[in-house]
Amino acid sequence: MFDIIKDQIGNAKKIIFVTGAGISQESGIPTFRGKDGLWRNYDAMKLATIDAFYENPKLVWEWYNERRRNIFAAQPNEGHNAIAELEKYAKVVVLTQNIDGLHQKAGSTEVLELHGSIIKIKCSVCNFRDEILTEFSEIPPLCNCGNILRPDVVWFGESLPHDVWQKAVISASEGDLMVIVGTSLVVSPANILPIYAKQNDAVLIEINPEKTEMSSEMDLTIRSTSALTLPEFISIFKGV
Ligand code: BV8
Ligand code: ZN
Repeated sequence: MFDIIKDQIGNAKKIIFVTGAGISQESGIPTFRGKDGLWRNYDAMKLATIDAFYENPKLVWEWYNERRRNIFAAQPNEGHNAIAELEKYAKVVVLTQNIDGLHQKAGSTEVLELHGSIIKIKCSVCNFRDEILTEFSEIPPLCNCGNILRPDVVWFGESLPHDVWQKAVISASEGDLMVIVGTSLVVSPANILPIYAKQNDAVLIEINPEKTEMSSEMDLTIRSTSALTLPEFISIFKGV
């Protein structure tokens, strides 16, 4: 699979992963594409907005409650595990659009959550924030200040956390190898991270069963799944 650029890969010291919903698909978590992208016929991209939240907080919370249930029951797959194991052989940073925490659950230690985390909860008004893994008895759940709590995720139209985005751009600009796994690269600004890597003459690899917005920019594209491909990818570093 990787023969044509095996040497470039083998010498990489700092490896940056950009991941999306596709890497969690083999853990049973739906992506945002096609039929997966619909919940009760609501378009996920429409539900993940501050307008939808204020218009119908109960509906948005029913959606996030169901996703929390699925995500808390899900286990990292061979794709997540391989990225975590790679830390034994190289410096690894994961820039993920996923809010499921599965990279950290697999043991990855440097994960930047560009779009937040479904485990984290914050108040829509005061500065209450916490990690809550339990099911909410009443929805929408209320804060002690009386206002509605919301998942600490980035909704469309909202800016990414400034510190996280800054660190992500620096990491993307310093890597000598970037592996783009399971993302359609449709959503901005996450979809410009490969451009920073390219400007740093990094080698770009795409792992995705389908073409993406930037397939033509890649040094290598693997049209297969992350759980099937990433274990073989890290075997290059294990020298087996
Ligand atoms: C912002 C958290 C500044 C919540 C998410 C018009 C044109 C261009 C841009 C815009 C526009 N209008 C608005 C924008 C900006 C907008 C945007 O990019 N919209 C898109 C839809 C066009 N971006 C924003 O709003 C961002 N903020 O720009 O702030 C600003 C502020 C004010 C006003 C203007 C600008 C905020 C974006 C973050 C939104 N939050 N998630 C939640 O999850 O509930 S985005 C969410 O959807 C995910 O986090 C992820 O980012 C995205 C889905 O993308 P992917 O992860 O790539 O998943 P997808 O399903 O698309 O693809 C899966 C891929 O995996 C496929 O390619 C498939 O082939 C592959 N695959 C499947 N199975 C496997 C696999 N690969 C490997 N193995 C497998 N087994
Ligand atoms: Zn509050």
